[in-house]
Amino acid sequence: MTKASSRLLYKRPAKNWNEALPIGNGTLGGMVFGRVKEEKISLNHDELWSGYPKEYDDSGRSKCFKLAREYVINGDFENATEIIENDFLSGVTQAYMPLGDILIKYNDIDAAKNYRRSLNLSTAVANVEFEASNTKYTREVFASCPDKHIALKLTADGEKRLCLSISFESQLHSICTTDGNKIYLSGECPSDTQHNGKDMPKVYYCEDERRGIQFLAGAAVHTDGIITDNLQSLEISDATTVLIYLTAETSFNGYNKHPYLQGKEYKKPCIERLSRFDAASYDTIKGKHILDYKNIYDRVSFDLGNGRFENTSTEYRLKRFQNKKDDIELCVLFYNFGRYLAIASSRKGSQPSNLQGIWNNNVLPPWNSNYTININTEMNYWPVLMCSMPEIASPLVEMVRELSIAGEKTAKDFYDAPGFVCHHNTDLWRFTRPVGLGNASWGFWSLSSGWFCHHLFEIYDYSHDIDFLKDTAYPIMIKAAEFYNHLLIKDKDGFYIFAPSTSPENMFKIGDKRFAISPTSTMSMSIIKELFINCIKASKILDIENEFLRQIKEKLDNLLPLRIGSKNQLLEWYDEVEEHEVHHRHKSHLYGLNPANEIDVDITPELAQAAKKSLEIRGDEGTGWSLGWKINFWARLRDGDHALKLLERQLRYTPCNINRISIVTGGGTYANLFDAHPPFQIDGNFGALSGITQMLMQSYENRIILLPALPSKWAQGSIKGLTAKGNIKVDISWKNRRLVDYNLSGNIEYIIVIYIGNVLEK
Ligand code: FUC
Repeated sequence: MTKASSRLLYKRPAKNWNEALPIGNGTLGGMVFGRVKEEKISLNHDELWSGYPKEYDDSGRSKCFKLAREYVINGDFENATEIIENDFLSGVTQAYMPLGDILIKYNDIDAAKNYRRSLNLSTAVANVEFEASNTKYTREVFASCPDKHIALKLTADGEKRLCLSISFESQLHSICTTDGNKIYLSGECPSDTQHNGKDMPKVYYCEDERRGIQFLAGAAVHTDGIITDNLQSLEISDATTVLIYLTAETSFNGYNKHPYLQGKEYKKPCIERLSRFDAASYDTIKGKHILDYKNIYDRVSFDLGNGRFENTSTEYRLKRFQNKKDDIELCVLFYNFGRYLAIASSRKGSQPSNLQGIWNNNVLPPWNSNYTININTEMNYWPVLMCSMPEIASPLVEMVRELSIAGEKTAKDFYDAPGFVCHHNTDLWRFTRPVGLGNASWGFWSLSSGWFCHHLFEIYDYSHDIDFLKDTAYPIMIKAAEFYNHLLIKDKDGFYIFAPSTSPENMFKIGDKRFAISPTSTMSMSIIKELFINCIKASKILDIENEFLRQIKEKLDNLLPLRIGSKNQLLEWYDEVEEHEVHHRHKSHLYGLNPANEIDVDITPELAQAAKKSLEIRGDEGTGWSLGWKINFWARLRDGDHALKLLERQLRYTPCNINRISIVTGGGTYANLFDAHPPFQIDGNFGALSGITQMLMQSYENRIILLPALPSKWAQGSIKGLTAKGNIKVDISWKNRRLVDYNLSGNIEYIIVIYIGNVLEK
């Protein structure tokens, strides 16, 4: 692997947060600015959210649902919408909070030269180096998962010695204290983030039992210089080396426990952990960190290039790429950065990665930096299995397990149904209610519980881990299926439909009116169909037979099928209606093409053709994640050049000052390679990672497809260490756009078909 594909490199410091370089261990995150005179690392801890668990009285809401269903079946969309928007939707999620910044002020540095700032994706270590006053200054930063610390090493070599001060700053209610060589930031999260859908959201602090999550962050300093305790900061002088170990703990004690009244002990573990290391520990911590990281990262290697741009800054490469697309290694760098971000933002025991992974510097972040689960959170986890990082999915599995408990009451209260349900977004408190800011097009969508089960079954499908299927996936899948099974009704033609339904965030027109609520939607039906099929498959594997399974089998045979419209496109709603936004960023009706595989080029070619038509009608524009999704679609349609076109579009340089919510600007990539919705949203990084992987390899039950969508520009290359379903490791290399070698290892007996591109091999 060349440095051009495994290192982010810059020749100037970050001017703002969107140019800083992310580090993370799943729980602790940092954005390294690399500023010369005052280094700043913006910090996050994945358990810092506003709010606390709440009880809601939602009795009576299911009557509204039933009434709305009646209206919609009788074609009265207006009354259906009114009742859903006014009496059914309710509540909002809480927001993910920034921890604060650690500031390291260098007291006597002149203008710097030979400046470099980099993030090495092979080791997950960030570096800053420059020269000033005949002295070479270096900084090294990484976030260790095994030791739960962010570690920094600062050095000066030359005429000058290090003379600096270390302090914390935070936007949260907090105080800063010192104790010898340690500095602490102790604070709390707001009690509430309130939105009313009209005014700017606000955060509130309460002093009583509504107090929010408490936290303590601390940094311990070890140096060969002198440390002076300045009460609010630590002053270091006359040093050649300064080591800083930084960690944080919170009172968060689980989604259903009050973080203040029933909070977990957090101060002691933080203080104890800080005392664990001394100056001599640095190399050991670093060594352990690199080993731990490489153990996951090194499983895959992707090569397309020759290292031509090895010493060129990433920002320059990105800008250059707008006109000259010959730097194909930038695609590999973006790919590897996606894998890096997955490892840095989601590890066993951490929270799943949210809209911004774990990196957020706003008390009022866009969309609360929550878990938006009508595409975004799911997309974060699309690549992890195929890229051989199954352990990265474990926080998602844990969240789904918790939602399956929290969502029981919501199923009962809102739908009078068994099982569990969650809607279009959630948070640390596993909020499952339909969000109530007035608009049914996104708030009224109860399919995320079904979509999450896709991930659970995929984990089995990739690993063939029967214990996981039996103990974790299957019980949750059945519980999700119980909800939908209970609510399916027969339409006028005798098909079962899930009514009423929306197609996330899009709307249709009838006359001059816009509606979101339809008798059903294609996505609802595809998710339910896939869930029922997977429940039945799982029950066969586990040798289970019962009345419930018989019921869903009967329903499965009579579910409303996918339908093709007058433009040969796949229909999005129950009726062929005019779309309000033809180029809408969501493409929910193509769920069956990706991530599911109800629509398959080999098996259902006419549906694949209709999906292609729908995609063409939607066009090639979109927000960051929307482009990411399209790469996956075109890969599944086996059109590599079109997939690459979307990837190139996603690599459109987005200036860092464009970080307001924009649906109009179109997606792109910031200088630090973070996906720009805009604003920054990490899902686009992961969507592209999954899309690129699927351009090179796809697997379905007993089929493996090698190089299904190889673009003409990627004439030669190799990808090694991918995982296909059934826990099969896949290595592929090609030249002149032709496969020259491949290797499948693992349990390969059950594969019956291998395709190479579109050619059947065996
Ligand atoms: C969905 C999308 C938006 C954005 C938000 C976080 O609502 O439609 O584009 O990504 O999630």
